[in-house]
Parts: sequence; C-alpha cells; structure tokens
Amino acid sequence: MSIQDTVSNWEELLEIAKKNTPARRVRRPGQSPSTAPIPSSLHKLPPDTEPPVLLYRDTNSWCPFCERVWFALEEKEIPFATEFIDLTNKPKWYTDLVPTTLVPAARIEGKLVYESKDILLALEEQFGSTLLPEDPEENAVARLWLEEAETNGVRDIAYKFLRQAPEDPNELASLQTAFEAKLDELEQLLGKYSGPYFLSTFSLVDITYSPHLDRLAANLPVYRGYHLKGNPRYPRINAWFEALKQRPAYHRVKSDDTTNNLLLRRRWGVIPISNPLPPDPEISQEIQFRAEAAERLTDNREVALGDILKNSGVQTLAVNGDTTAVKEAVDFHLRLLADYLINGNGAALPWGRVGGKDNADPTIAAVGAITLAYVRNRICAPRDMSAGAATAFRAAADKVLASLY
Ligand SMILES: N[C@@H](CCC(=O)N[C@@H](CS)C(=O)NCC(=O)O)C(=O)O
Repeated sequence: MSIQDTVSNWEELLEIAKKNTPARRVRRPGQSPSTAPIPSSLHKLPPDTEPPVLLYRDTNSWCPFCERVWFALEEKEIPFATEFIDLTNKPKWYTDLVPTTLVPAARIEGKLVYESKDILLALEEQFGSTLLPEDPEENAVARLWLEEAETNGVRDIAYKFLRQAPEDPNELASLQTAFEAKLDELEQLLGKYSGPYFLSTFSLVDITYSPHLDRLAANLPVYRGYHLKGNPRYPRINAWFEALKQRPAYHRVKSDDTTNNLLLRRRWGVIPISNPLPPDPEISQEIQFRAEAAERLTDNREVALGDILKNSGVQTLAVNGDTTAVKEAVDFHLRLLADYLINGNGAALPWGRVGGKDNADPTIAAVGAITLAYVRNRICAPRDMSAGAATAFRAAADKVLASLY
C-alpha cells in the first residue's frame, strides 16, 4: 500500500467536514472571488424576492470601509446581495455610477448611497435605528463621534507610523508618540459611558473603528514591534476588543491576523521586522473552524489545485514535462491537510516517511512543502473562509509541513 492510500478520499473528507460546520458559501465559477459567504439573514427573504440592499464591495475583502457596512448589515440582520468590484480594474459602469468611484457603495431599496458613514446612517434610517442610542443626548454624541472618527486623525497617524520607512529612528519615534497620544484619546472616549463599548450599547461608533483598529492590532507587532493587545496602557481598548469577540457578526466579517500581515507587505511593500503572529492556538483547535477550513478546501479543491500548479512554482519539479506525478502529490498533500483539519492527531501524517528512507522519492515531499507553504499564505479571510477557519487552516498547514521531513 502506498502512503497516498492512507488518507481518506475527498468525498469522505467532505462528508465529515460538512457534518461539523454550518458554514456554507455560494460558488462563483470562473469569477473572482471564486466563492462568497451567504449573508446570515438571506433565508428570511421569501423565495424569488430581491434583497432590499445591494452592497458593492471589493473583490478581495480587504477594504476596511466595506467591512464597516458589511458588519452593520450582519448586526442588523438585513438580507443583502453583493456585487464585487475589482479595484485594480474598476468597471466603467461602476465609475459612471458612483461619483467618488470608491467602494463601498450600496443600493438601499433602489437608492444609491456611497461613503461608508452615509451608508451606515442610511441603513439606520431605513431599517430601524438599532445601532444608534435612543436617548437623544447620547444619540447626538454618537453622531458627533461618528464624524470625529473620520476627522480626528487617528487613522492618518496610525497608518503613517505603520508604513513609515524605519530608517530614521527620530521620525519613527515621534510618529509613535503622536500615535500613542491618539490612542490615549480613544482610551478616554471609551471611559465616558459604562460598559466596554464607546457608548452605553454597541453602536455604529464601534463598527466604524473596528476594521482599522483590528488591522493595527495585527500589524503593529509584526511591522513595528508595537503591541496594542495586552498593552497595559490601553485597558479599555483591550476590553473593547474582548467585547467585540463576543459578537457573531464580527467573526463573519473580520480578517485573520495573517491576512492583515500579508496584505501590508503585498499591497504597501512594508517590510516586517518579525515573523507574522502565530495562529491563535485556541481558535486553531475549535472543531467548527477546523471543519469549515476542511470544507472550504475540499469543496474548492479543483480551483486550489489549478492555482497551485500555475502559481506556486511546483511545476518545475515535473520530470520531462510530465506533470501527472506532481499533480498527484499536490492532491495528496491537500488531502493530508483536510484530514489533519478533521482528525487532528488521528490523521495519517507521514512523519518523515515521504521522501525519507522508506520512500525513495524525495520529490513528493518537495511538492508537499511547496503546496503547503503556498496555500498557507495564499488564503485570505474573509474572502475565502472566515477568520477563525483561516486561523485553523494556517496552523494545520504548519503542522503538516512539520511532518514532512
Ligand atoms: N471615505 C470612503 C473611503 C473609501 C475608500 O477609500 N475605499 C477604497 C478601498 S479601501 C477604494 O475604493 N479604493 C479604490 C481607489 O482608490 O480607486 C468611505 O468611508 O467609504
């Protein structure tokens, strides 16, 4: 029996994965992204009815402004449809439609609205004000803080600090001081009302800050050696992050840390000063996230295989131009990964047997190493799967990789 026969086949893997996760996606063959999440409230719509909202957002789910609107739609349980816009090649109909040409934009009951803040406020107006306080005084504060979130400079200073070339230590130090002063202001704001949120209840203010603070918390440790989470200077910001973690809508729309880390490097060319944050071990072990990751990989395996063959460099290992053996070895390692996600330590990991003494073909292990390293960095949350699933996926890829040699 070859080692390849020790791993379950795709059909068996898919069946078990589906039993352990309710997460499902729509397939979008030949389009980008190749799958999309299903809004949690879509089932509430009567059959053959158009959702009341159409959200235009970016193809890769990187845009923090789009995330705000998506977060609010999920919190308010509004059924919606999504149109993905490729920001590297925006279609003319879109730039003709939206005066700023930016994402997000939305059609709310047919009416076009753009600018994330205006979309958030329009959703409150149209679908009941659940994310703004009822109390008139607090409501006025909420609206003021929403304005200020766009103008108080937190974002500008933060991103300058993050992206500034680190050669000039003085400039970097003064950016850090300015950034810390802005965070101190947020810390003060969070203390004005009781409870962990900006206002006395969860609101649009939290939604407005969360995508940016999330990206900063993931990237500052890796790119600047600066920690927001666990930093005793910001106890309220930390309590706020903890409170967000209790909200299912937040988990549906957020990215995982590694997606944020890789995006900064790829999109902005910033050089990390340390390794990406390790995948959160608690999340990596949660069966529903592991099963979701396995379901995504299994269901999307044809696309994954094509992408790996085309873009990872693995084809250079083909002998005399025959890629059959390479394809088989890629497929085998993807199945190993799905098997480990589902069965944990009960999975048939090779522990050195592939390419080792018992097996004279080290090419198989080399293909595996490329495959696993590639998919580990290739997946992107929440474009391909939820942040929790992506975290479990990356931790599993690391584990399988460690078992190869
Ligand atoms: N103020 C806008 C900002 C939106 C924005 O900057 N969107 C970016 C994506 S993160 C965009 O559309 N970029 C495309 C471009 O600049 O052409 C809002 O809050 O909606």
